[in-house]
Amino acid sequence: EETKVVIIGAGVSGLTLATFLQKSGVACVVLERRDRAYTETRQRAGVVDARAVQMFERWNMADRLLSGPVAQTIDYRLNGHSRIFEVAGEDGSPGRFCTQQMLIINLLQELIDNMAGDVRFEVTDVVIQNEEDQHPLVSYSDASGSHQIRCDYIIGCDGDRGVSRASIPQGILTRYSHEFGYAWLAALVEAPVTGNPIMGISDYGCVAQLPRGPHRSRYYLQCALSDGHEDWSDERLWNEIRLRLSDNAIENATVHDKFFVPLRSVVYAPMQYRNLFLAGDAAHLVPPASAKGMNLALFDIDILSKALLGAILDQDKTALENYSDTVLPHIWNYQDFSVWMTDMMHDAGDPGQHGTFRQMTARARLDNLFNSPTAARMHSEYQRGTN
Ligand code: RFL
Repeated sequence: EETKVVIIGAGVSGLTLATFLQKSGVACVVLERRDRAYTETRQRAGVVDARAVQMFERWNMADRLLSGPVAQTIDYRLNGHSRIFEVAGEDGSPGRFCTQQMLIINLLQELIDNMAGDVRFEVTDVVIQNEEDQHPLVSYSDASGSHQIRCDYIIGCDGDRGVSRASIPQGILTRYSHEFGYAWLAALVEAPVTGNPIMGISDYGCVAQLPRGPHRSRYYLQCALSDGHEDWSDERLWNEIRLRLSDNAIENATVHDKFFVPLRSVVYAPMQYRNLFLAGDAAHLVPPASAKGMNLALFDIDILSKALLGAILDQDKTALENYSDTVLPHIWNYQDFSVWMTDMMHDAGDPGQHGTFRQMTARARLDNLFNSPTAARMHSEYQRGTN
């Protein structure tokens, strides 16, 4: 079997790329280890930033794939004292509220149901052969047996633990990483955000509440790296939320899931090797405080889709050869923003980690967003993803 592009992973990056290629008439096959129902129920990100909205608009797909505009406000709440930051938008559309789950459901509908795209679920044993001066070969198995697909390009969209990056020989990639030394407990609850999305900072640790639909929200609470489910009963969760937000009126609600995310930032460079190109979490991770993981995956795909179309439709490989060099400066810029957000939210609160001196400088950094139009403008650009 032959095709132009094999994409490994049907997450945000893989499905967005496949949809753009299919729309442009380029043959591609997506290989996904989970079943369709599973990929449609994974609940993670909630906001598509303005830059990513503009990409979907260029493809004439924003209204079909994304929900309505997102709140352009953030309640930075320090020990119960609210200050509302307004994200200033100078050019183009605002970000949109759209859970990752909803984006995946819409992409699958568009790609498979409307455009007859080729997505193969529940595949196992994906093996990549990516030799010099040869067409790459991807082998995999499914319920009907083992298969091989020859192609021009392989795109690794299979997340941090996938096979694509792991197939690159030792010594080619550099791994840059930073461990923050604490974790976030992520809890999806049956209670909406009633006012503005909250980034809460307190002497007891940080807490964020972000919208996840009309009836649900996601709380994030700073916790120890060693914490697990046994440390966080639902009762403790709600008590800590009330304490950290200084709001005793918050009532307990159903908790749908709870999991623990160690905070770390990672970049692998370069993001390509021969005819294999990495995108999204396969190439970089950011801590959730910045809400940029999904948006950086979409940024990679914006650049990579144009580069692939240039190579395949116009026989011009320049952009593809420069893919990694083109995207990495943007990735590093947003890594820096993610570190800024994460450090500011943690250091300004509980002084246990870095002490009272850093607590005061982090609070000064937060104040600056409200006192300096220049700082506010830069923060807005990061929130929108446009700088
Ligand atoms: P995905 O979406 O994880 O998709 C990878 C796909 O590859 C499949 N796969 C394989 N398929 C075949 N063979 C193999 N060997 C395979 N190995 C893996 C997987 O089953 C899956 O379908 O990666 P992608 O496309 O790079 O997208 C990245 C985003 O999903 C990720 O960055 C975000 O979810 C990060 N993230 C957030 N990003 C935001 O922009 N805003 C947020 O508010 C936000 N919140 C979050 C998040 C991530 C979280 N997790 C994962 C800890 C909240 C959480 C809790």
